[in-house]
Amino acid sequence: VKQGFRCASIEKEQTLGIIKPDGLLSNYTDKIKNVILDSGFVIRNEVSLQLDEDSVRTFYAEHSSKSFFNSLITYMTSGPVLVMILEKENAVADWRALIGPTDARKAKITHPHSIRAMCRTNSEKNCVHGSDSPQSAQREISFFFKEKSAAVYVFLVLKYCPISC
Ligand code: IDP
Repeated sequence: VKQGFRCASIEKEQTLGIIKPDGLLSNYTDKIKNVILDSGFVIRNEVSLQLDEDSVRTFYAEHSSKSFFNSLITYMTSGPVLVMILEKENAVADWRALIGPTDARKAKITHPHSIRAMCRTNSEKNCVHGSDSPQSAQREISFFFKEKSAAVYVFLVLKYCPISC
């Protein structure tokens, strides 16, 4: 890398955001998208889906032994979701900060400006999902956007990253 040269695309990070069924049903979609864009994220891709039970079981496999697992499946299959690839520097941590704590009731007190506080429901119905680490983000993006995310990555590298990178 030449002195003083910074390869902009390498500093971008992607994370997975989901507007859950309660978010869509309560018409929070536009508000949430405005917060996303105002916070400097680019929505690289989005798809609206009706998840089935098997998809939710796989996506949330790490919670399969939890007491709330069946209820989580019922919740996540209760209506369509909006799945988004969100991109910016430090996207994973910044999106988690923006959505706030898991329990939306606590979020209202400790993180009043967070998205989950805005939705104001409970520990299960909390409106949005966010990947909790860069590794989870990769896995979760591939879960919903197999070929597309790879294509976006190749496009970005070719567009912004000269051979010297
Ligand atoms: P996160 O979404 O903040 O990362 P996780 O612990 O990964 O939280 O839990 C995944 C999802 O499972 C939560 O967003 C919520 O919908 C649900 N959930 C988590 N904890 C509870 C609980 O104690 N009771 C009911 N549902 C829960």
